[in-house]
Amino acid sequence: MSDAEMVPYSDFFQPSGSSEQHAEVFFERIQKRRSVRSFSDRPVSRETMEWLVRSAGSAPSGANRQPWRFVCINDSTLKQEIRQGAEQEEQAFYHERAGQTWLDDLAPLGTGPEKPFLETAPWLVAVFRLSQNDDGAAVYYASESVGIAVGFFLAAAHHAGLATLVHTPSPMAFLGPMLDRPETERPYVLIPVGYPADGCQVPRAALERKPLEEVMVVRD
Ligand code: IYR
Repeated sequence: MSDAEMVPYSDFFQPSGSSEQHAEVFFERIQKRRSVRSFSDRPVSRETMEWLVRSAGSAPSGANRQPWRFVCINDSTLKQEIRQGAEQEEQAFYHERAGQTWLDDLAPLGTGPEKPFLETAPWLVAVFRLSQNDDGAAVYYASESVGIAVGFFLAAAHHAGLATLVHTPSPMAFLGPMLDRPETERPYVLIPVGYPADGCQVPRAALERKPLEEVMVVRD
């Protein structure tokens, strides 16, 4: 017999109305999310960021070890340094590292080595994956866990009317020392958070989604 202490799940979310209706409402909202690369400098409060990180931190994780850190950066000098670090990697990526296939695959998105949004967006959130917890305790399925937490974060930001981008300057090793993170924390993604710039445009190609029939296999 397990000696785990159990408590009633008394606050299970039960919206009034059908599951079909609510599933569709969520879809209608989440499908409006776009990855944005052109941010306004309109501020976002620290309180907002705290709610977003709380949402992210409520994600499920292996053995509930919560192997993540969300470093939220609003300081303009630090943002400038991060932009410089990222652009250095991106120059190498676009001009040396990426193969032609990868570059061709990115062409419809219109991306390039310049990342001005890393300075314009009011917040940059550097997400780190922990290889052990602060007390030395083991973590499990850390990549999966952090990925789920990032998904929660993106959905929470969208729900709050904020735009995000999952940015992965590669490699991101410069982020650890720049943000004074210990060796046990590995950069996972960098997420600018803010409002879209006036007249913000998004690539048409990014609107295309695989049809449900291709994504979903039903065995009933
Ligand atoms: N990290 C580069 C390249 C890039 C790679 C993928 I995969 C993308 O979906 C988008 C961009 C950049 O951020 O430009």
